[in-house]
Amino acid sequence: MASDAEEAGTLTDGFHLIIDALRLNDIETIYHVPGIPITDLGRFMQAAGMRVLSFRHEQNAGYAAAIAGYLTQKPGICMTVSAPGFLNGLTALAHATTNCFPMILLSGSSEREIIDLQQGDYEEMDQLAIAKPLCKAAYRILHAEDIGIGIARAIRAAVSGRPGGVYLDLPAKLLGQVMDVDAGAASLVKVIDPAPRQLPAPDAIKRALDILKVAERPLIILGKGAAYAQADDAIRALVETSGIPYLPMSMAKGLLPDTHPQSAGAARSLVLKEADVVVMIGARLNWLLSHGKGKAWGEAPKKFIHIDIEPKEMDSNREIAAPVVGDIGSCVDALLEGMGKNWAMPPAEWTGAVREKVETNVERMAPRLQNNNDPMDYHGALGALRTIIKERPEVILVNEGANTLDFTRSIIDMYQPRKRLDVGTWGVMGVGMGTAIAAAVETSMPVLAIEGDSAFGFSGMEIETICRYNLPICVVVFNNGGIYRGTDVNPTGGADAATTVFVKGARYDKMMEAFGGTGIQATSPDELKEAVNAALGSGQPTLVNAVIDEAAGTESGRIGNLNPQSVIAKK
Ligand code: OXT
Ligand code: ADP
Ligand code: MG
Repeated sequence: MASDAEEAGTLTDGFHLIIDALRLNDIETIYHVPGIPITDLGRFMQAAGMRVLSFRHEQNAGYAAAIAGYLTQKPGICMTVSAPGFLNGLTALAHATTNCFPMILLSGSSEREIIDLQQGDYEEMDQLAIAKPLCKAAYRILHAEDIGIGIARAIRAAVSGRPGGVYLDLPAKLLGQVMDVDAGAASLVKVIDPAPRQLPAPDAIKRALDILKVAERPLIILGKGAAYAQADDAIRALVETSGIPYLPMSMAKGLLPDTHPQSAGAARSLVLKEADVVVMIGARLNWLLSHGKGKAWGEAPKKFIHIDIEPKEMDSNREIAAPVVGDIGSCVDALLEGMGKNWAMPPAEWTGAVREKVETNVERMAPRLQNNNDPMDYHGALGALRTIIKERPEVILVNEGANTLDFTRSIIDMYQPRKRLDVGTWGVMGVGMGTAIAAAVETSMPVLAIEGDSAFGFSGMEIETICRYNLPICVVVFNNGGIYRGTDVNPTGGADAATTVFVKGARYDKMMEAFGGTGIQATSPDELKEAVNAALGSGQPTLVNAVIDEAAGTESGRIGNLNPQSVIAKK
C-alpha cells in the first residue's frame, strides 16, 4: 500500500533512481538473472519500458553485456545477485576488460557493516575488493543521493580511453532508500562526451609518415579496436589511399571485405615474415601475434608504427618506432591528411608477391571446400556456410571452438564490419549463446552461431532463453563428438570415456525442440546448407546438429603448440 507521500508523488527510491540514471544516459537494455536483492529492480526496469533479458546463468548475461558494449560503444549492462551471482558475472567482466569492451556489472551485495565484521550475511562477500583487480574500475554506492554520480562514473570509466569492464556494487539497503523526488531528479547526471576524441600529436603523425614513406614492404594490421572504433570509412580510405596490404585480426575481418585485393589474410605467414614496416591499428602485439617476435616474424629488421588510445600499450612487446596515441578515428584522419593526394604506392614487387601468395593459398583451399562428404569434415561443412555468408553478408556470425573456430576464421570470408564475433583475446569457450543473444537484440539482424560441440556445452541452456524471446538465431553445432576430436580412448581400457570425448551420436537438435524451437539433423554439406538457409529465412530459433567426422580435428586446432609436452608420458 503506497504511503500518502508516495501517492502524492513526492518521494523516489534507490530502485527508481538507478532506472532514471541509466535511462537518462540512453541505456535501455539489461542482461541479468533475477534474485535477491535485484528481482524487483528487474521488474521495475521492465515496467519502465526497458528491455530486460533474463538468462539462465550470469556468465552468459555477462558475455551478452560485453559484446553489446562492443557493438554499440555504450556500456553493456549485466545485473546479478550478490556473491555467487556476482562471481558468475565476474568471468565476463574480466573478459570484457581483456578485450577492451565497455561493460558494467551491477551486482546486489551485502551490507558493509556485516561484511566488514564478517558476521555471516546472506550471500556475504566483499565483492568490491574481489572485483577490483579484474576490471578497469570498481565503485560502491551507499546513499541514494549518490546514485546519479555513481552511474555516471561507471559509464565514463567503461567507455573513455581504452574501453573496459566496470564493477558497480549496490548494497541491498540502497535500493529501498527513499528521498525527495525533486532532489532525486536533481542528483542525476547525464554524462557529457563520455568517450572524448583523443587527437594525436602532429609530430607523432609526421614521425609515422616519415617512416612509412620509405617502407619497401609495408603492412597494416587491423585489430578489433579498429572495428570497435566505427571509423570504417577512414580506415578503408587509409588502406586504399596507401595501397598497403592489410592483415585483419579475427574480429576485424569485414572492416574491408576479405575478398579485397589488398587483403593479406590468406598470406599471413608471408607478410608477417617479410614486412619491413608494420602499422598496428587497434591491435596488440600479444600472443595472437606471437608477441611480434620469433620465427613467425622472420629475421628482417622491422619498424612498428602503433596507433592506440592506450599510451601504455606502446613498447609492450617490441620497440615502437612511431607511437601514435589517440582514438583511431582521429589518428587515421590525421594520417590521411598528412599523406595528401600524391602518396606513393608501395613497390609493385611487394604488393604483387602478397597478392600471388593470397591467390595460391585460396586456390589450394578451394577444392577442399566443395566436397559433399557424409559425415562431413570441417572444409565441406564450412564450404557450405561460406556461401551462405557471401549471399547474406548482413548476418552476424558468432563462432567458438578450437577446430570449429580456426577453420571458420580462415574459411568464411566476412564482408561487413563487426559481423564476426568470437572468443576474442582470451580464447574463452562459452561466449557463444550470450554473444548471439546480444547480437540479435542490439542489431535486430539474423545471427548464425557456428559452435564446437564442447564450446556449445558451456552455454547451451540459453537456447531456452533464445526460444523465450523468439530471437532470429540459428545455432549450428559442429558435432565431432568431443573436444578437438571424438576419437580419444581411455588408455586403461576402463569403463569411463576418454577425457575429451562426449556421448556418441548426440542429438543437440532435440534440445532446441524441447523449448519449441526448430531442430534439424544435417550429415552432409548439402543438408547443412538447406537447413541453415531455411533457418535464416524463417528467423525462427533453430539448432542444426551438424555431424562432423570425429577424426577430422587436431588437438587445440591451430594452437596445439601451446600445449606443454611431457617427456615422460607416452601419448
Ligand atoms: O600464411 P600461411 O601459409 O601460414 O596460412 C595461414 C593463412 O594465410 C591461411 N589462410 C587462408 N588460406 C586460404 N584461404 C583463406 N581464406 C585463408 N585465410 C587464411 O591459413 C593459414 C592460417 O591462417 P590463420 O588462421 O589466419 O592464421 P594462424 O596462423 O592460425 O593465426 C594464429 C592465431 C593465434 C592468430 C590464430 O590461430 C588464432 O586466432 N587462434 C585462436 C585460438 C583460440 O583462441 N582457440 C580457442 C581456445 S582453444 C582451447 O583453449 C579450448 N578449450 C579450453 C577451454 C577454454 N578455451 N575456455 C574455457 C572456459 N574452458 C576450457 C576448450 C574446452 S577449445 C575448447 C573446446 C574445443 O572443442 P569444440 O568441440 O568446441 O571444438 P572442436 O575443436 O571443433 O571439436
Ligand atoms: P586484436 O585481438 O584484434 O588484435 P586487441 O584486443 O589485441 O585486438 O587490441 C585492441 C586494441 O585497440 C587495444 O589495445 C585498445 O586499447 C585499442 N582500442 C580500442 N578502442 C580504441 C579506439 N577507439 N581508439 C584507439 N584504440 C582503441
Ligand atoms: Mg568438438
